[in-house]
Amino acid sequence: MTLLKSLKLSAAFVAAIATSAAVLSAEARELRGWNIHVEDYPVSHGMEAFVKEVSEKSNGEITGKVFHGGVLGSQPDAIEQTRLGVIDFGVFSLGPMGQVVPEANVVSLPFIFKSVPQMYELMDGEAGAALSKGLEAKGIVALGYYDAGARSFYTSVKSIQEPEDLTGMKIRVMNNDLFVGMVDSMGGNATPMAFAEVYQAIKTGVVDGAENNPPSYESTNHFEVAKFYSLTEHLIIPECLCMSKKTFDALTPEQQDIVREAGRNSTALQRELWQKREAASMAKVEEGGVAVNKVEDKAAFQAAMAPVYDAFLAQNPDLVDLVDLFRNAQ
Ligand code: BDP
Repeated sequence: MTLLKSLKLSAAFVAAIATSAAVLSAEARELRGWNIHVEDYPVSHGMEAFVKEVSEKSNGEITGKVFHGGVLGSQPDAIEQTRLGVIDFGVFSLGPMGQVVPEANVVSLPFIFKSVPQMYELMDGEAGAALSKGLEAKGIVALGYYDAGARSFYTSVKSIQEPEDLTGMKIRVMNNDLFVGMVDSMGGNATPMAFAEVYQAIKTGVVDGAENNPPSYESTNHFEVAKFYSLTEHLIIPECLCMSKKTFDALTPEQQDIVREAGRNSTALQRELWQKREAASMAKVEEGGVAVNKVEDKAAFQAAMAPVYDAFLAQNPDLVDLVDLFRNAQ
């Protein structure tokens, strides 16, 4: 196809989307929701509750369907599609979101939060509002920040007790340059890869391991092929229940209020379900023969992250204040 032809086609495509968003308030339309997780997962239940509440409170004017299991595409693609309004809503990790929204990277800095309760507090306050503003500037409305616990390393080879244990290990990371720097600074070799490919990659030895929270480690069955789970808890990355700004702007003010309220309620529900699922997932992987180890010297991992912070702050001088807002919080 010639460049001119493809430009014309994509212009027509964008125009069609714009029209469909504009008529949203005039006639009922089923919103399409992207979700990477399996149906029985806290994120998935949170999204279903959101859709149900919005549909009930709008008297069926706004309905929605959640497509679970990543069938609408990979996370980076889905983020783009949501910005365009092709996908109406989704739950995105702020990890991959950082490639599009620079502010989101601040919560992908290793050890930026002191604990999950502190993450709730910050994300529900001024700091979270600053991130929401960054998202909105890129066409995404944040309706709430879900819990995704803390991420820790797992490998098929051995337990990780100190950063040096990662030396020479191939570790899968999410799609964001920050995570490549993180693993490299700990001595490992980072391999960015789509979530859906990790199980096979570990099984066939393409990578030695990955890192994730207990529910994802368990629900993907990664624990079957990587039996050493080391609780480094190096990343606490919240997830965003997000709506396309194109979709949101096409709603009436009353409908927008309903969507915002349902977003808050689904966030509260998801956080509650998350706590329970984390405990259940840990029990399941331990029953499945995983060797779980606490990491005594987390400070060593933290210290290894100094170059990651230095490089990030040097490359993003305009984000220094936001980083400080998070890292100086008590
Ligand atoms: C999970 C997140 C999901 C990510 C996945 C990953 O919920 O959004 O895609 O990790 O590692 O914890 O790719």
